[in-house]
Amino acid sequence: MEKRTDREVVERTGVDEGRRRLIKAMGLAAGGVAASALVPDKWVKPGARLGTLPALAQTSPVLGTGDLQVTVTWNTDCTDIDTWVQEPDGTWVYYFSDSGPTATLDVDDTDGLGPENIFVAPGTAAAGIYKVYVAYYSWDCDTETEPPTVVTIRITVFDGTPSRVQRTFTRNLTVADTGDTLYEVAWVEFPAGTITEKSGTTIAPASLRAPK
Ligand SMILES: [Ca+2]
Repeated sequence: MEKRTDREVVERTGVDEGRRRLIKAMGLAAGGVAASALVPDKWVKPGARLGTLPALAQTSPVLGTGDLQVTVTWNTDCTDIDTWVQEPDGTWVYYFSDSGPTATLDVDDTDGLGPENIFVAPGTAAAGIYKVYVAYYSWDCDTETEPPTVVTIRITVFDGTPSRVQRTFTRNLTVADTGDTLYEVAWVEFPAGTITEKSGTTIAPASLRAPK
């Protein structure tokens, strides 16, 4: 397939992919996102500094867990899928705001294939419903259009306890729209930790969307 230059991509879509990614990176920096240091690039890309680490540590970032853990992976490379969780008090936790009253985005993968992770520490979940979504932020491949990607969402409650429950869902995402469209995955209600699958889409609140 003929490769497009950046200029051709800009002319075709009206959006500079590099600028889009820069905007997101700047937003992360401006937000003081400590988790940026945990972005798994340094783990998944081979490098001399990883030579002395165990094989598992080279490919698997440490993921927070506890009352709730939402871990997201996807099957296309150079693709940025995002995980969004709305806490019971209404606070959104996602790439621009990586921590709420109880939930934390500790790993945000921006170029595939995950994992990305949001968790609530043991014994700290608020009563009410945590709403779990995924979104398709961008792609950065030399392809005519963004590839459809199959997203796997693994939700675990009460990890490390006898009450542990884990369920896995998939969503097919086809349009990269800087994450404006939120694909519903599940509601998780505490204190019971009940996981209820949800389907459908909603549009992210305007104040939370990436600048265009
Ligand atoms: Ca992401």
